[in-house]
Amino acid sequence: KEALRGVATDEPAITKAIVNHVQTSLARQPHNLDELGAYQAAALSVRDNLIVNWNETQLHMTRKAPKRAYYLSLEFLMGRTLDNALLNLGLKNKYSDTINKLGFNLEDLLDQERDAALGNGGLGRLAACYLDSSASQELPVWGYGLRYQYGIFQQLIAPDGQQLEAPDPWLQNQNPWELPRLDVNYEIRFYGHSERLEGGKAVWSGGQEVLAVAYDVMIPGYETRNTNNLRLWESKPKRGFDLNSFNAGDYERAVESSNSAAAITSVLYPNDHTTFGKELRLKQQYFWTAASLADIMRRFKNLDKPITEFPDYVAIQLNDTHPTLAIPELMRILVDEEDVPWDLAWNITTNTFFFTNHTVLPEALEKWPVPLMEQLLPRHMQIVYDINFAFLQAVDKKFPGDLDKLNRMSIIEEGFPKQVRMANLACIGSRKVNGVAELHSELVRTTIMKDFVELYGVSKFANVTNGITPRRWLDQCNPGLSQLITESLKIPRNTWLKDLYKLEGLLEYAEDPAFQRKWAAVKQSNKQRLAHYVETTLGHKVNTNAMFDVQVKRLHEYKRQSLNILGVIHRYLTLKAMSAEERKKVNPKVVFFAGKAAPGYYIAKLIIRLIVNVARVINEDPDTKEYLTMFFLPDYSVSLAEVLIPASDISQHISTAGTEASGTSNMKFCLNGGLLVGTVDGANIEIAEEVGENNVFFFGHLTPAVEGLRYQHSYHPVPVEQKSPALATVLKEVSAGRFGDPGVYEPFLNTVRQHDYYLLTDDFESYIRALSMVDEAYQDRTEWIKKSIRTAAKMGKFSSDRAIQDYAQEYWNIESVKLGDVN
Ligand code: 26Q
Repeated sequence: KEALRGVATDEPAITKAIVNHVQTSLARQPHNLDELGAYQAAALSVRDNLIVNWNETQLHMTRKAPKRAYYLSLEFLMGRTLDNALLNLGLKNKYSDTINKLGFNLEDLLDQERDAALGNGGLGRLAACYLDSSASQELPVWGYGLRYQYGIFQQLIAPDGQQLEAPDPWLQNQNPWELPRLDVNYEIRFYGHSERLEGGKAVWSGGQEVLAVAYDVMIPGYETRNTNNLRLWESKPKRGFDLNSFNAGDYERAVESSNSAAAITSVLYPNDHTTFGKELRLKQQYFWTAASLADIMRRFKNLDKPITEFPDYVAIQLNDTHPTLAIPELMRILVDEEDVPWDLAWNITTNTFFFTNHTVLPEALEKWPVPLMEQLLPRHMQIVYDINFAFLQAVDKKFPGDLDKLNRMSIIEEGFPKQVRMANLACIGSRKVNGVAELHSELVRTTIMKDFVELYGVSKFANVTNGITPRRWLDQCNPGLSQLITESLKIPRNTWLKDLYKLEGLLEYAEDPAFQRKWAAVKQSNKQRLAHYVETTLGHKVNTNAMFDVQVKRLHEYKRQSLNILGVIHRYLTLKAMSAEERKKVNPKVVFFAGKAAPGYYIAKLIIRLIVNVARVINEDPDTKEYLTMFFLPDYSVSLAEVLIPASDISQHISTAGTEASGTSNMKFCLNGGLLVGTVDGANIEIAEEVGENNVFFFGHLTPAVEGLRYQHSYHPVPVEQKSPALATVLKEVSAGRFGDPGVYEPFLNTVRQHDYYLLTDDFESYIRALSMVDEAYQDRTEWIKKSIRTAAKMGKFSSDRAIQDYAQEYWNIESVKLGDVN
């Protein structure tokens, strides 16, 4: 039956499919094939499999016509696909055997694949986890994003320790995981002018038109044939040549329009949290939301339902404010193109959209200059003004005469230039607003959205704590642990991978010495795998008997990699001051850092440089190198995370309280049995609630104290020497050039000495104490292993399946639609 469906699932069929692809698709000879070719052929055979499932799913969904949800995200940080696809299809073992017989090793072939790195960090990886969970739970959810020619830049470290950026041409080898759909395309307009007509309508004409072309990426569910779709748009010139200019002999002008159209989807913006005002970024946002909405509207119209039923068939989740233009765009389509009266259109719109906020940092709230919007999107600017007018009237009616409130809530921020506040627009245009962890959602309600809570009532503002897919973040990245769990729980692997709360069954083995030994052995072999990676990439030997301490995430002042590196220096100085005898009692530790800095983020780049140069000094110091070494692993990525995370004994999540919305790698480390050192922030808090405070290492001031401390820094500053003599010594040593070039790090050191906005001086002492407690706890290895087991056992809540169920039920109102079984 499988063969009739055109799917290769047994060894002979798989062999045939692979060899066939070598000879036809790749036009190569099977007997002198390299690993890249073998990977490509294997991938193409898996792709065939996915296409069949994908086709059946799309047909089935079209026939059943359930309500669908659309996840609009400018970032999908997918990583590699082949391993994940094989696991989800349940074909990994068969492929492994087949590929062995063909003279290759599956693991080596998997390493040939380039990451699809169409994202910066947490927000983009979250979108990827949510796609996996949607497909795995057979939910009709589509993703919409952009097909960037270049993903997040490749990070190189120069000899002096500085970050360098190189482009990421991930599409260089053909990408087997996408289906170009040249027939699915829409014309997207920019600039021009908008003329108002009777009854609120307008005509938008002129300007520039570009073409959006669809590329579909297949998203297989785990152990289901349901295969969802991620539709990525590519920009193309509407006409390749402007024939008028061409005939006039102006070749350059003629190709210009084609250049600027292609530029729209050429590169992912590498800034998380900042850089507003760049015209090309705004163009990306409109291009993508307009294409996606046109596609959604076309699909809805095929149903032949009255337009008032649009929200009964469509829910749209806005991943941060980046797709907020979808709100005025839907209004434009309804009012200008579908002749829907304004009020009805507004009703439809506000019942369609849902908005997820990922930050409360004021400097990270997206704003766009009105003059830029007016020029690029004249009709949308009119619509925004109309929305704002009606909205402010409603505010004034409820809170008469409160001008400050009107100013704060207005979509338009006064100033030179005026700016459009995207979060206000997203909130006003959405059915519900959510944050991504309990604390964060509470901060959304009490800070940036306070006025809106007073206006709309609190029920519009809720929480969905983030989650991670246990398929990639345990089963795929840590096969040893996955196998041990399955053996011990005595239930099939697919049972606990679909219901992660089942991991609680591990608790009864926490005291079992035989189980503890196996648990520790898995961790040990993961540490060896990481050590091997470090040796082959950096040429350094790593002591796998040491504690592995990991901090991997985007470089950001609020994430405080600075605190970690200053802590490492403190540890180094302490070791140096010890006698050789004393040192022998110290537990050896290896500290790993990885993460990219936005190319224009000066202080973040300086922190990388400091980390690299401190590593150089301490790794070469014969007095201490047995006890402390440190590595900055260049070019952090999803696939590097898959090696790093399973190898950690502890990981650090040490943002200033109230700044990290959630964090998701904290969940990944804990799921893999790593313990957590962290501040009382984001999802750390909920992790501690699950695993118990005695199984995490918390430190630092709490969120309510932050404001007061900052005030103190500004008006009653206390010198570092008084607050933390230990920190003062560390800063002095860096200043004096102990880690190279005195002076280089001054701009960073001054952020600590002067305003210390992220409260390093306030948290340093308790940070050092927390790390001492870690050392102490690690001495009793059996107790440590128990903590590790108990931590992993309590991670059920953090499956992205739970998060997606929450969105499906409480927000989107959609239900699972399962494909009929083959048999
Ligand atoms: C916006 C406008 C212009 C240019 C860039 C941007 C931009 C791009 C990316 C702004 C923000 C981002 C990414 C934000 C992000 O990754 N936030 C993280 O989201 C995670 C998932 O919810 C959380 O776990 C993290 O706490 C949060 O920092």
